[in-house]
Amino acid sequence: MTPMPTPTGSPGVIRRRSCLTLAVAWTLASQGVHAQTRKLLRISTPAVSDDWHARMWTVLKDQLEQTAPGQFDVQINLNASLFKQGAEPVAMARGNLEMATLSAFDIAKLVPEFSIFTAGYVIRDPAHLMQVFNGPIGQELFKRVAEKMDITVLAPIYYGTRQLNLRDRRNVRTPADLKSVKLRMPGSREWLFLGEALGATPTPLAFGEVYLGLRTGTIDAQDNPLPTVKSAKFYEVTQQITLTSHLVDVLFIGVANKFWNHLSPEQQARLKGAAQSAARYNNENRIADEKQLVDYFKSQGLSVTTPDVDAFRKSVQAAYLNSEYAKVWPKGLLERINATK
Ligand code: KDO
Repeated sequence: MTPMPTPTGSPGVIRRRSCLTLAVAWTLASQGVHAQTRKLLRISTPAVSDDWHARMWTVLKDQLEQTAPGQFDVQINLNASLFKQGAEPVAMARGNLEMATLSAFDIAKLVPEFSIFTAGYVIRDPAHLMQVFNGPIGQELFKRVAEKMDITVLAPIYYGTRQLNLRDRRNVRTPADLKSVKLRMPGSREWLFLGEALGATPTPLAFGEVYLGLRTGTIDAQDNPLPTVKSAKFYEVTQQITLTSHLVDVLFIGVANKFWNHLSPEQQARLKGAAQSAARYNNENRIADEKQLVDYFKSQGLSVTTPDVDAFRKSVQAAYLNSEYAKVWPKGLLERINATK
């Protein structure tokens, strides 16, 4: 029987073409498999791009690319562009978000004993903060976070020491001098309580709206660590910084267990290692920055004043100890934190 002529020419050409087709199909298929096995790792943060706890995510991403090449698809979403500030834990529980930095304030909503870290003048300095969270206290509390929030804490980070930042110059010596000052705080009752304990009139506002609030005068003041006053440019719309040092603040790099539990032990180790490098990068830069920023703000025309910090400490500590928050602090926890060196 005569073979049917084909429009494509000789049998040799056909063989070469099918080899090529096979090769292309193979490449596409393997890329498909590759894309499927890359684990989507979405990160959401309200941080602005210049802040250290925003930049640290790039450290995490780069390290993962080196230690687990092609295994993770890390997507960093800054400026609360994916989830609004404070909404991250719910998004993580629902499987819509894999990683975020959580504040003690976010955690305290579900693990009430965490409110001890929302109280002013409990943690003394960055070194104390790291001793507390990298030791047995941290271990016990992170277990509670995993149980109650389905989130694994990979590393605590130092967010900085919160200071008052006022729109207009004002003599601030003691909490009484903040009477009627509209102090912006993030919008949860734990934050508002801190503002009240400082003697001010707390006004809830999302981080992304603070710059405009200060510029237009809907708020009189805000509180944040100095590196954030710089990176979010609050110094452009304020005239004074008062060094109350009322909260040595911590954030926790957390990962949703819905995601974490589906990683291999090796992937978990790589991700944890990358989170720890990111934390180190943040901590070192932030601590260095805090040492030199007072001079920077002065050079920008701001007054930087030191109040009677003891008066603030006494008044804030009393407010917490007499509050409903202290009632749920596990017996002896405050003493253990105080005794941690
Ligand atoms: C803020 O809104 O003042 C705050 O400092 C609260 C922190 O817990 C954290 O959410 C932080 O904002 C953001 O990461 C922006 O820097």
